[in-house]
Amino acid sequence: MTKSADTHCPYCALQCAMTLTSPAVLTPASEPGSVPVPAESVALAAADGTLKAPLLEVSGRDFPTNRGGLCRKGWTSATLLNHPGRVTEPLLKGADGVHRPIGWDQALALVTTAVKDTQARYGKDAVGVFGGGGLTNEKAYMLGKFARLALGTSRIDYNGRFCMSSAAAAGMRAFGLDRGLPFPLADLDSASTIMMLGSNVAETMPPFVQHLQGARDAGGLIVVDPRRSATAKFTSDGGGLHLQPLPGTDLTLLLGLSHVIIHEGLADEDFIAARTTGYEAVVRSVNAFWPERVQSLTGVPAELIRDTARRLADGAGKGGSYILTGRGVEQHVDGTDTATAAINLSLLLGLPGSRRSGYGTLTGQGNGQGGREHGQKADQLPGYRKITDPAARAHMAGVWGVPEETIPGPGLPAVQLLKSLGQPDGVRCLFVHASNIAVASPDANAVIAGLRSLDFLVVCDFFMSETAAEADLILPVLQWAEEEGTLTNLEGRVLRRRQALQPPAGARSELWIMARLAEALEAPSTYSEDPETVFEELRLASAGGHADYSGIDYAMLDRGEAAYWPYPVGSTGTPRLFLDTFAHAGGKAVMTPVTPRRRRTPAANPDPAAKTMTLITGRLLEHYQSGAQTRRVSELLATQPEAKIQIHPAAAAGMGITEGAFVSVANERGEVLCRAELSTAIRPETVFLPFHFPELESANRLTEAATDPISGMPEFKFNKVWVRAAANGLQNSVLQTSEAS
Ligand SMILES: Nc1nc2c(c(=O)[nH]1)N[C@H]1C(S)=C(S)[C@@H](COP(=O)(O)OP(=O)(O)OC[C@H]3O[C@@H](n4cnc5c(=O)[nH]c(N)nc54)[C@H](O)[C@@H]3O)O[C@H]1N2
Ligand SMILES: Nc1nc2c(c(=O)[nH]1)N[C@H]1C(S)=C(S)[C@@H](COP(=O)(O)OP(=O)(O)OC[C@H]3O[C@@H](n4cnc5c(=O)[nH]c(N)nc54)[C@H](O)[C@@H]3O)O[C@H]1N2
Ligand SMILES: [Mo]
Repeated sequence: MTKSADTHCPYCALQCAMTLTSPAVLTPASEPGSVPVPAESVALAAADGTLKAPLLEVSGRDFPTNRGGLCRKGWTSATLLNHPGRVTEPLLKGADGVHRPIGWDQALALVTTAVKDTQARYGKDAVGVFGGGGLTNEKAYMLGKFARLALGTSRIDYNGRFCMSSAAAAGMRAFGLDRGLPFPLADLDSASTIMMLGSNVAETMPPFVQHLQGARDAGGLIVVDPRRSATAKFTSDGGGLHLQPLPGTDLTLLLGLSHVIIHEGLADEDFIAARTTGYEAVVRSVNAFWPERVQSLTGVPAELIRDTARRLADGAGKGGSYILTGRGVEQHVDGTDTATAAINLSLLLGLPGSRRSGYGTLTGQGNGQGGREHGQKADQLPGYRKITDPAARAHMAGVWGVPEETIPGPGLPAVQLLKSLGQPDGVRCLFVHASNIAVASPDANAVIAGLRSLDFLVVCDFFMSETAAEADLILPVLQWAEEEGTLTNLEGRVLRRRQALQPPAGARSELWIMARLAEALEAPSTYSEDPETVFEELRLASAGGHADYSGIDYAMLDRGEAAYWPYPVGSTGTPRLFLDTFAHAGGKAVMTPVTPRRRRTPAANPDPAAKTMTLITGRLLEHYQSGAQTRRVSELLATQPEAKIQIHPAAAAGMGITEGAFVSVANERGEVLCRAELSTAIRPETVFLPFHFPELESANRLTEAATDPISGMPEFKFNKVWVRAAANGLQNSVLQTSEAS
């Protein structure tokens, strides 16, 4: 018998539709959480350890975002379901540092004891939770509830702080609402002009590129990236513009673009008057940023700045203009202000709220949108409510059936939470769900030291990630094809994830784990392990909030109905936001003047043989995030087996670095050793490293845990490093770095 399930890809926020087809018979579990399974669907590896053929066949499914297309990661995603390295039993670390299997009863008892002991000695907030934007809405919602009610801690935050926090803060500031794309993706198809700043969709969301084709054919694509990325190449090959600024100067560049719009009379004055506030202050703030001055600060020629501004204005009058931002401009200590400057530019042109123009940010993780709405953020309650708002607290107390005082106040944003690990007043027992913080966090050496200083670390994962390897206890959980739930894609559209396969016998759903622990901790309120029951509770919890899901249910999603939030009961959802009004009281968009701040002074380079350069970090097509999943897919690893530093040939020549030679990239926080990839695609004073690799190749050993004052976003995209050939130093460097870690 063939079983098939219509679902969506496990990886990014594009959430490409796919169908999974399985020869295995899907049998209902006899007892929820414990899952007896037909032998053929759990055999993880042949006796000789070789990998078996994937249990499921993946095919692309027609859907407005991907139109049947998938990228290499999607095509190969099923190989991880029966990967021989999968964790399928709870694993406890012994005194010798080796993880050994234990039973679930013992595992849950150990966690319960660790929580109780820690809180008895150090208080409730000594237990922390770190979540992830890959969790389904149901799991993200339950994690927030579990932390606040069952653990009674305020210390919960998640990896979306590394991802969407600056764009989210800018959206809240300008529009009063944060939904990554306030319009369906397919709206881009008919645009005349699309400007993308710090986004490389050709590698990070390959099926997205088809939505750029119309603007490309019209000669209207514009990419802003210090590298000639795959997206920049696609753009310039099609007659579009590639602006290649110095890293970290996008805010200045955006002020320059706004200057041209204002001073050449290209602003949409009717729109500004009717639908915005703050225009006068923005005019004053851009006065000092005329194109020639901006050229001297950013390296982008003044004529190119004028040309870009004119194309944006021209496109708005034709098929439409869109401005899109990605992590390249947001992952900076001024990321909120930079995203604000992009929004101001779009407001000057009257793009947001227009039927065929707009501003958007490209949400990254599979449930990066839903994951930032339902309460795993330190300052948030479900429905995108503020935890400090008395009305929000009263509403949630009602839904949960607890006294309002039971709900803790705001916690610490991710970077501060991680800095507190093992500290006297900090977190001493940590739960990690769906993040590989040992690889993905800024200043990763310090984070690893923090993890090692904990009294107890519990990691829920299905692989021995670098973070799981540090754990006292690893709890094996379900993969995407083994669970039911919902995710919200980059358009704010809620989608169904469907089960196609029974999980390995020893794995458990996170909802089941939280329900059992809540019971053991004698927590108030209820903790269902059934995703649909949890979604029904989430509907009530979100009702009346910004991200209102109350009118959405599984049945309509199963019928394929499009569900864009806000979707209050009795409505038909909101594919396009802001057409008539913005979400601020008074209905107007708020323009906030922003200007560049002084950069931090970097530490002096102690190594006369090394050259100080600017490091930017980002992604490769083949690998996903910390690489915990994609480094385990043989086809992907074979194509990109290691981190390589991208460096301009002219810069490399001056340092005696040749193609493929080992390079040391260091600063006061750590050192990376990897091979050089010489490329004219990068600016000569800048180098690029992907962050998908661990240990000596881990880019985050170099990044600084400095954060944006508004969003808490760390500085992933602008760090100073000392670069030199490592030919002779390799041996020494390796020893030094492994000692340091
Ligand atoms: N293959 C793959 N796809 C993914 C992911 C993945 O890990 N791998 N992750 C998903 C997630 S969670 C996210 S958030 C998205 C991220 O998707 P993107 O935002 O597209 O990804 P990045 O590679 O981090 O950054 C994009 C570009 O920003 C540029 N950049 C760096 N510094 C600057 C700067 O100062 N200014 C400007 N203008 N540009 C700069 C980089 O050169 C890079 O080409 O991708 C999603 N899709
Ligand atoms: N230098 C640098 N660092 C960066 C970035 C950058 O551009 N440069 N980008 C940042 C961004 S945008 C992001 S989003 C982060 C992401 O980085 P991470 O937070 O590390 O994300 P992943 O690598 O996806 O880690 C997810 C982990 O959870 C597991 N997992 C997957 N699904 C589930 C699930 O449903 N439940 C549980 N319990 N586990 C699951 C996976 O096996 C994996 O080990 O990295 C950030 N770090
Ligand atoms: Mo992300």
